[in-house]
Amino acid sequence: MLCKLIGILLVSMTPALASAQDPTREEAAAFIERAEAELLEVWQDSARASWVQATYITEDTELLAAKASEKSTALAVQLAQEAARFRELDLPYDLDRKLRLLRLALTVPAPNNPEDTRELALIETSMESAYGRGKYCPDQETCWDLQVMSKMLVESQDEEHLRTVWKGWRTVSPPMRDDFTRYVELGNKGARELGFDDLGAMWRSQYDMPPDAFAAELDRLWEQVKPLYDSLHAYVRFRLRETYGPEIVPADGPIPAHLLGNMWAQQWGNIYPLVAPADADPGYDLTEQLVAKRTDAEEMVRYGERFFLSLGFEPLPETFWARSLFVQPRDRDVVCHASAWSVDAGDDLRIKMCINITGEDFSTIHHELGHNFYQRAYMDQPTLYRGSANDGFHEAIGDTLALSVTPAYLKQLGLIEQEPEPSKDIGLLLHMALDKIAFLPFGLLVDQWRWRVFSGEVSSAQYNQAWWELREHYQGVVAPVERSEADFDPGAKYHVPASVPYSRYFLAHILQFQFHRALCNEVGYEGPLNRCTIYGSEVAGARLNAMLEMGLSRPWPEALEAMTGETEMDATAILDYFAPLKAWLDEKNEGHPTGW
Ligand code: X8Z
Ligand code: ZN
Repeated sequence: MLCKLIGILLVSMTPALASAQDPTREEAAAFIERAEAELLEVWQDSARASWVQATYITEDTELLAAKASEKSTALAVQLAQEAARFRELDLPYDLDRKLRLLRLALTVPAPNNPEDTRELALIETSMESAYGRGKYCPDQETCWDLQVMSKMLVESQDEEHLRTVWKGWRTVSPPMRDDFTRYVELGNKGARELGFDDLGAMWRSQYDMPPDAFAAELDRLWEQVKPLYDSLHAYVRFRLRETYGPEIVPADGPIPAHLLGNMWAQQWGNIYPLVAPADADPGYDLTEQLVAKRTDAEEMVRYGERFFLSLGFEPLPETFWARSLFVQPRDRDVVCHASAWSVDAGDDLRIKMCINITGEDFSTIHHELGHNFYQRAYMDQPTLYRGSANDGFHEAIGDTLALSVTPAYLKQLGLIEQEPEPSKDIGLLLHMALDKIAFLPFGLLVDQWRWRVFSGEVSSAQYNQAWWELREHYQGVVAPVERSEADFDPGAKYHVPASVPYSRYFLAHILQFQFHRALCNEVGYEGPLNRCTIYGSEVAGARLNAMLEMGLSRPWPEALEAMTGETEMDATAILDYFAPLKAWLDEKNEGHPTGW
């Protein structure tokens, strides 16, 4: 499943393979072959248990999922430790790579003993369920879930109500705090047994480069885009000041986090109407158009599928339509956070998403389908290569297609009647920047926080304070109400209780523009990048597929090269895309402070 990668595992080792003496190349090959053959079946059990748990949260499904996870983790850890035996051998490329991948296969390795493995599995499952079930009850008759509260943050401009909702959702996470502390201890112990400094170092080791080089790479990319973020932040702050007044929004300080139209202030596209340019609004709203056309959840997904088909991909299997969850059930708790699954590591593809009929979810559907089409493209690879080039690639594919949802494309679909003229591009770019540029510092800081926690630099007594220091430092946002260590605000963001690494989304936001630029070049497009659509281009589809079908078989720079001809992640594409907006923002910001 993507977002949450389930560990790769193997049923018990045969005595011959576990023997301690003089391993040979042949033994290594037999070990991997057997691993790959047996892994699949046990992985499927675990994925099925997780699917049922995530789409039907009860004590029973939680326990069943925990048991499956316990079993798979125990075996994956055992396997990773076994793989170390062969590391000194001079091996052919694929054997060597697969042995390395085995060591990195788990997101959170348990220590190699049954008690710790069981405890970790129970904690992980219970934190994710607690998040999925989370509700805030302002009075005895009313309870709000995250879906309801997220909508309130979009629709209301009553500052006090926004504050209530923002604070309300954060009552869900303090009960997770002790579990999370224990999870950090156990995950670190497991990572150290595999030879990593701590779990953060293990997460940073997934990128075909040393962990420190990866951290430096993120810093490099962030420095490239930070001036653009600063300009956007300054503009949004002074426009919000006009709406909410100087008592609420400071002239030169951080922006209160409840005013940005999103529970975590991570994407700001929902406040576009509040900050839209008077003279350059594109004149349509995708949400309104979808509602006016009476689009239902399945039809939203069909739009996404048709985009992939137009590039030459095969239709999704019938089972996708029969087994996916598109609509939030009324009669039970589910984990609404969107995810895409390949339950059998093959063609049993599904998405799980509580779809709302909005432009935002229209994009998210493309995001999820990007995972499914990637999973399908690499399903003929050996089991250990069924993954993306790096996790940022997996997160970037669907978003790349969504960048092609241009006015020309929407007109072709009949969703708008006419394309706005070029003078309206500032409105389109601003809307896009509110989602994509605003996201960048958030995409960085979630793991900056976890890395500090895993390394011990931040202790459990400092969780919340460290979180808000990073929020202020990177994003320039502050909590709208007093916070303390009685709170556990990181736990109110899905990926923390669900244990999904987050740097991948930062990478994806850089990569998707790089992919978009490369594919637009491929189809011979020469105009502004924000008006380029690759819809209908089998040439672009073939380029994309060349990368997707490689899976995890080669280091990511080679996969990147297969599609873009480039071997480095590069923020110049996102800067090119938004260059006209940057000039416009800087003009509008004259006389207003920048920074916080
Ligand atoms: O979690 C997701 C996807 C599933 S992998 C819906 N995203 C991040 C988030 O929601 O925080 C996509 C953008 C960032
Ligand atoms: Zn995703």
